[in-house]
Amino acid sequence: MADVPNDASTTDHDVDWPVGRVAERVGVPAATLRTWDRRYGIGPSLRTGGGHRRYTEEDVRRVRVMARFIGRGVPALTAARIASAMDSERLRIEVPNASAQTAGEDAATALQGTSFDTGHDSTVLDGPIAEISSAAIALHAQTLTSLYRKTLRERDLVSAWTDVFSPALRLIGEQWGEGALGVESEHLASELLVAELRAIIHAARPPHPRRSVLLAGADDEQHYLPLLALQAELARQGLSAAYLGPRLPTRALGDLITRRQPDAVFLWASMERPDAEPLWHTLATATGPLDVVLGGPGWPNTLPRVADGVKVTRVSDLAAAARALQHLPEAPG
Ligand code: B12
Repeated sequence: MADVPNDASTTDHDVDWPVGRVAERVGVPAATLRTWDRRYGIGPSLRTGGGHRRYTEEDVRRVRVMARFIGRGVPALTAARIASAMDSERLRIEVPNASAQTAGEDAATALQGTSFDTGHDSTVLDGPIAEISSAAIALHAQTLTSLYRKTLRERDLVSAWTDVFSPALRLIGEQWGEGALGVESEHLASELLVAELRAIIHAARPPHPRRSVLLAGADDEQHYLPLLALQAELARQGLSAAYLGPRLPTRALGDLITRRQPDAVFLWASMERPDAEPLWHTLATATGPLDVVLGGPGWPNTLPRVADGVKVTRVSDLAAAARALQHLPEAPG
């Protein structure tokens, strides 16, 4: 092996690093690096004739990605799967200069910045949330389905969605945003969850509607899992609601309100709504009584003036959405 040069002069091809030097560069003990190699295959691609580990710059980048995700609270196995799934190009994007930061800095940056905030019961981070994301990364459809079913057996639907599925989806979204997971993993995880939610809706077969409730995605909004979660929870509570799917054109919604006069409409938006939101005009000219319930991070915080008899409410979770559509008072506290 060549003499170990200054980090600054390193290119990707001229040096292979012994484990001790990688430990110094990355800020992870050599013993831990050996464990990552043995247990997760995150290690050197080369060995000397005497069997000593030699890390290439790409190996060092992969180790840094692993350290970074662990620093964010992602379990080691998941972190290893994320790091293993990255090709050379992705690793260069993630870690442009393999010697620029220590792992400790990576972890600190991660913790200050976009942490994997599950929003709810953080004690489950090591459990089903991480397992769902790992199964999605590994494209293990059967494991995903078993995890979804197990969660639904162990928790009621609101808790399954709020404390497990929703944080798992957000983690998957974060990993997709960082390039740690491909869109195919996101599709697989969401499609299989759609199937489970539809099965619940089908099995519940709620009786004839007591109220006329419509559920739809806003104009141009492709995300619809929360609509199905809501339809399933309403069905479980005995209320049937008409699911109109994602991307309902506002003009069609306006026509429906005029012709059908529903009691309530729930509209989901994950994506930020445009400043000139066409829905506001529709609601300013609609004839009530009508409850409009808005859910999802895409809606603005300030709601517009609407016609008399039209009540617009913004809700922030599944339970609140179900209550608002059932016309039930807010839960105390
Ligand atoms: C699955 C998924 C998809 C699937 C959707 C499939 C389906 N059947 O719905 C597909 C592949 C189609 C998709 C497409 C796209 N997606 Co997408 N997707 C997701 C993912 C992983 C989950 C979506 C979801 O169901 N979220 C619902 C819950 C889990 O998340 P949440 O809204 O943050 O939850 C908060 C609240 O809303 C509330 N809450 C949770 N559940 C419920 C339920 C109810 C009833 C209520 C009231 C509240 C509530 O609690 C949370 C805490 O505040 C998210 C990640 C994420 N963070 O959501 C990305 C995400 C929403 N997608 C994103 C993007 C960018 C896209 C695309 C533009 C990608 C592209 N380039 O084509 C397109 C969208 C095009 C469009 N015009 O709509 C971004 C949006 C960023 C933004 N806001 O600008 C996200 C956040 C990923 C990311 N990290 O960047 N996506």
